Amino acid sequence: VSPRTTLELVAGVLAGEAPAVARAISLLEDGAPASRDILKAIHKRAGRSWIVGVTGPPGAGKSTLVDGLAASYRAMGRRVGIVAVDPSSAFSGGAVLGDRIRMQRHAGDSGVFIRSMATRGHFGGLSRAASDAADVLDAAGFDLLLLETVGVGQDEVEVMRAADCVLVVLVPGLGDDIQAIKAGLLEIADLYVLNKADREGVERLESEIAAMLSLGVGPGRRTPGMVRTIAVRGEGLERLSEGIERHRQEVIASGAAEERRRERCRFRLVDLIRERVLRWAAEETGGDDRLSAAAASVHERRADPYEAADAILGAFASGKWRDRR
Ligand SMILES: Nc1nc2c(ncn2[C@@H]2O[C@H](COP(=O)(O)OP(=O)(O)O)[C@@H](O)[C@H]2O)c(=O)[nH]1
Ligand SMILES: [Mg+2]
Repeated sequence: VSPRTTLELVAGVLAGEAPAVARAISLLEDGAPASRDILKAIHKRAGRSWIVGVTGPPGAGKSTLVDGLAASYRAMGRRVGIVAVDPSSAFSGGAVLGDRIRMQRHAGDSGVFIRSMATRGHFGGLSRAASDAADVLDAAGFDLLLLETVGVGQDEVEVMRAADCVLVVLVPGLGDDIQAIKAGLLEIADLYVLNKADREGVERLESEIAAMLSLGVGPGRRTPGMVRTIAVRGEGLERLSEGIERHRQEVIASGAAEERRRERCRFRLVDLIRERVLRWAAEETGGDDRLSAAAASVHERRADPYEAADAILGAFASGKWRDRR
């Protein structure tokens, strides 16, 4: 992309044009050479949208909920951006197919923009790509962003750090393995959505969550609310958007929202530094071959892991930085 087209692209994004938005997100996702200039121009113009993260186990109904929420926010005249991050779908293809179907439903409505991200870089970068996409949509004037991700792995959960409000979607009757997921998601939930409330066991799920919450949510944290929904029928969506709105007003008034955004920038920096150091170590010093060779030397006990890491990090490890350690 030449400087001129980068300028045009940014102008298109700021004007809220879907093709420019799509292209900018792709360039940022790929880390294309133009991405620096794009983000530089866009970052200054972002910061106005409210970002709602939606996470939970696969099949909990996140996409159905996001769809329903998008429709209700559209009815209120809001412009809605949707980013669905699902690395597992790169293998199954299922979620992406579903996302394509819902894209068709909103086709022709310039007030909705939907983007799926199924890829994961070698060096993480999932939450980086999601944050960059959120900046683009924000600068493009989408005032409500819905960020959907499967809450299974650390990388996926980290995506939720970009959100102003996190909805954790749970369903009745998932059995014991849900306990672990719930524990991991407990710390990040601002609002619990008990979806598939048409199913048996929703009362039990509700009392389980209430019992967990009664143990306390940590100092300075607001106790998350709970909302029952039946996403397939659109039931409970009104109460859910009321809950999102109430949370928004409270955290803005208390200053917690601003504090969270400041913290978010910190995570975003750490994320970026980590990704770039890893990329630098692997690429600028000879790529994967060198990494494989180093791994072999550790395996064969010719080198210990610390010295092998030092060897790869080279100048980085041997400089002043290391002496001060
Ligand atoms: N019975 C019931 N099924 C639902 C409900 N919400 C979603 N589903 C279904 O659950 C399946 C998974 O939904 P999806 O939104 O793709 O889940 P995701 O993987 O969390 O994004 C789909 O077949 C939905 O139609 C609900 O409230 N009740
Ligand atoms: Mg989904």
